Formats: sequence, structure tokens, C-alpha cells
Amino acid sequence: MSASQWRQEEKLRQLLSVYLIMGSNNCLRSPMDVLEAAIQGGITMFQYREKGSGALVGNERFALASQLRDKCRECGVPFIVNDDISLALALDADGVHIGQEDEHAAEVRRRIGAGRILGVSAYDLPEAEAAIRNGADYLGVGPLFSTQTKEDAKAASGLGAVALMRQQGIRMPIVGIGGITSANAGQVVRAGADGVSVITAITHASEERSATEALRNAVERGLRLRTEGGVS
Ligand code: FQP
Ligand code: MG
Repeated sequence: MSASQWRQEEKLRQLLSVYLIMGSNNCLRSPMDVLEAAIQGGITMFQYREKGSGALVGNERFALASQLRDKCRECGVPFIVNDDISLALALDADGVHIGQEDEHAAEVRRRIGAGRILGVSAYDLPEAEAAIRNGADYLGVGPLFSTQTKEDAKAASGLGAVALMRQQGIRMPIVGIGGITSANAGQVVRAGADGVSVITAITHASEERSATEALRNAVERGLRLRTEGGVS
């Protein structure tokens, strides 16, 4: 399936079910092995985020990114690049994810074209509304729970942030982020998200594959309960 087909809203909702974000410094063993296990466990989308202390730069960063992209391609998992639009274009990535401190969303949309997925972080309702106006395809909402992974993370917004966006009529695909585990993933989708994104819940698991399966099951169960409960 091509990136432009993936941009379709209902398809994108499914692709956000279990979204793994990762760079080399998040991994306790080889990133390729971690990605492979996570794909076996059923991740639906992947973001390359090479950031923070010990992050690869230059050729090493490019080489790892292209290996991970190849694996994603081979397995039919969309490959998204965090922050670095030039890297995304050089790798012909399926999309990019940017936050409020990154390049402006409208400018990023112009650079990547209509065929690639554009994900934008939103902490609250005004940020979500601006992201939609500026061409986002999906919103990454959080941090929902407290997280150690991102050094400059804001205080956790809680599930209320997602619920409020839905109450206020935002229908755009949403993935929750920040401190998500298989124990709280169900609540994230019941609050209105289409799926969950995680780093450590998979990369620091003793078995990445079964950790991914647990997340997937939790999301699916949460979606079923949301439908049955009639909550949006
Ligand atoms: N949501 C998502 C996603 N991915 C992300 N990387 C972020 C939020 C955070 O720019 P940002 O984006 O605030 O911080 P950083 O660039 O350090 O990740 F929705 F994809 F899950
Ligand atoms: Mg960013």
C-alpha cells in the first residue's frame, strides 16, 4: 500500500493502534532485532526518533534509519521520521512527526507533499485545532501519564486532554503518548484515542514481541468496550 493510501483517515486510525517510537539509545539490544520482534508482535506503525544522550549522528544515523526503513517496507509497516524532514525526504519515508518546537506544520506539509503522513504533537485543544488547520493527518496527544523518556516533557495532561478534544468535536485520528503501558492502554482508547504510541513499553520489555501483543490486545479490548459503552 502506498503512503497516500495510508493517509486515508479510517486506515490511519487502524495504523495508530500500536505505534512504536524508537532510536538506538532506547534499545537494550540491536535496534533491528527490537524492531523485528515488535513487528512480529503486531506494531501497526513505526517512528524513527534518534534523540537525547548517546543518539547517533551523521552516517551512523542515516545507516540505521535506512536499515529500519527497509525492514518496515518489507513488512508493510509505515515508516515515520521524527523532527528531521530532510532525513525523511532522503529516505523517502512514509511520513514525519513534528511537535510544537519543530518546523511549522504548514511548512512541513509543503515540503513533504500531499502523499506523506504528517503527525503533529498536541498538548491541549488549541494546539490540536492549530495542527488540524496546518495540515496534520493525525495528532499525538500527551504526555498522558508521566514519562522518563523525554527530558523536556511537560507535566502529564491525563486522559482528560483526549476526552476534551473528542467532546469539542475533534474527529481527527489521535494517538496517545507518554507513560503508556498495557495496563493503561485500554483507558487511552476508551477516552477517545485511536491507539497508543510507546517507546519503553516495548523497547525495555524482556520480550518485545509479547509486550507488543499485550498492548495490541489492550487496545482492541478498549475499542470494543468503547463501542459497546456507546462512548463516542
Ligand atoms: N507524539 C508522537 C506520536 N510522536 C512524538 N515524537 C511526539 C508526540 C513528541 O516534537 P515532540 O513530539 O513534542 O518531541 P520529540 O521531538 O522530542 O519527540 F504521535 F507519533 F506518537
Ligand atoms: Mg519533535
